[in-house]
Amino acid sequence: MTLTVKSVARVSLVSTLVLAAAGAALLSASPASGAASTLAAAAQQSGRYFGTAVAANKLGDSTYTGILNREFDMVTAENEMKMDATEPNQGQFSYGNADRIVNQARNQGKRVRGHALAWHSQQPGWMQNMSGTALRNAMLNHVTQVATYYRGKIYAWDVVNEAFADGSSGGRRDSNLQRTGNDWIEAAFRAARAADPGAKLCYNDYNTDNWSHAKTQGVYRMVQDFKSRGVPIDCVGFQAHFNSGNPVPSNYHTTLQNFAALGVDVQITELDIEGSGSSQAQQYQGVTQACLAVARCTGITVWGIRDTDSWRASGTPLLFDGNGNKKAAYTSVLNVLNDGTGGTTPPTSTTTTTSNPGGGGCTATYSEGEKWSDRFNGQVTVSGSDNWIVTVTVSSPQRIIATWNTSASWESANVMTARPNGSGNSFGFTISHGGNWNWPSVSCRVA
Ligand code: 9MR
Repeated sequence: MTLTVKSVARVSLVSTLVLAAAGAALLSASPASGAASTLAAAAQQSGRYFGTAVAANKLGDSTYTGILNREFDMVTAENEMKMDATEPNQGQFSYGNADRIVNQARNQGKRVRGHALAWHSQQPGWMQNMSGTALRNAMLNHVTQVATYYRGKIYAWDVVNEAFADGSSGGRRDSNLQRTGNDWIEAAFRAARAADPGAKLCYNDYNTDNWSHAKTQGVYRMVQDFKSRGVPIDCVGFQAHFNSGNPVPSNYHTTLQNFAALGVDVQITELDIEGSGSSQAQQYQGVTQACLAVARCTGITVWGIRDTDSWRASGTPLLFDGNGNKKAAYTSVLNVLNDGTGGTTPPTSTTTTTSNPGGGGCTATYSEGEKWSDRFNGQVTVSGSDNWIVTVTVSSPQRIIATWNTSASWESANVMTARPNGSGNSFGFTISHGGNWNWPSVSCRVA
C-alpha cells in the first residue's frame, strides 16, 4: 500500500466561519491591495466574465449605467430580445430596444448573451395561438431571423429556454412548442448554428441546480444525447434564482462539474439570491466558488444591478442596494473572484490519498467543493476499479451529514464506508466541520 500525503496550497479553501463571526465589518472591507476592484476585472483574472441583465428603459439612469459600465463585462437583455419583443407581428421584426442594449454594451467593450430565441413564455400573441407545422416553421424562422440579425455580435445564445418540467418527471414541459414534436429543441439549435455559426449555443433553465433533482437529470440526459448525436450545443445555462425555499444546493459544484464533463461550457446566467447580510453574502460566495472550481464554468451573470431593479425586488436579491451601494454580497463575490477565499484567511489543509496498486487496486482522490460557515463539501473520484470500497475518515468534531452518488454505511461516527450505487466512480459528501477545516483522509480497496 502506498500512502501519499499532500500539502495543499491555499487554493480555494474558505473560512466562512471567520466571515460569519466578523460579520458586516469584514464583509464591507476593501479588497486587498493589488486585487482587482471591479467584478469584471476580478473575473477576468481567471478568464471568466461577470455579467448582468440590463433593461433598456433604465439606460438613461446615470447611477444604473455608472455601475453597469464600471462593474460588468457581459450583458443580457432582460426582456428586449425575447420573442414578443423582437417579432411582435409575424414576419415583422423589431429590434429598437434590443439594439439600444447591444450597442451600449459593445460601445463599452462588453459582450452580450442573447436571451432567448425560443421559449414557451413571452411569445407574441400571434404565436401563442399557433400549433403544428405552422408553429414549428414560425419558431425556426424566428430563430433564424434574430440570430442572423445579430450574427457576430453575440457571445452565447440561449437558444431554448425552460423547456423541462418542474417536479419529479424529469421530462419536457408541455407547451405549444413541445407539441410540435420532441425534436423542436434540436431543430432550434441547428437553425441557430446555421444563422450565427460563431456564437456559443446554450440551453438555459431554472431549478437545475441540485444534481439529484429529476429536472436536472432530465436536462443532463438531453445534453448527453445531443452531444452523442452531434446536435450543435456548446453550453448550458443555470439560471440560479435562489431563495429560502430553493437554497443553493450543497451539491451545486457537482452539478456544474458533471455537465461540464459532457463537453459543454456551463454558465450561471440569471443569478439572484433573496436575503440580506452575511447569510446572503455566504450563499453568493458559495455560488461563485462553485463556478471557479469548474474549469468550463466560463462566467456568472446576475439578474439585475440594484435590488430595486430586480424582478423580485422585495427579496433584495442582488449585489447593490436601491441606492447603488455595494452590499456585503458584492464584497464576498469580489473577494472570491480575486483570491478564491471570500476575503478570509484560508486554513491550511492536508489530504491523504491511499491506493493499493498491488492486487488490482484502486486509487481514491479527494477534491474540495463549496464551503459554508458550518460545513463544506468534498468529492472523491476513484480510478483503477469500478468495484471499489472507499473509506472516508473525518476528524473530530467533524461529521458527514450528507452523501450523494454512493451507497454509504458507517463503521463509526468518524468513518464512512462508500460503495458504488450505479452513479459512476465519483461521489460527494457534506461535512459539518465544527471549526475543523482539515480534509478527510480517504483510502480505497477493491471489493
Ligand atoms: O426579469 C424578467 C421580468 O422582467 C419579466 O417580467 C419576466 C417575464 O417572464 O421575465 C423575467 O426574466 C426571466 C428570464 O427571462 C427567464 N428566467 C426567469 C427570469 C425571471 O422570471
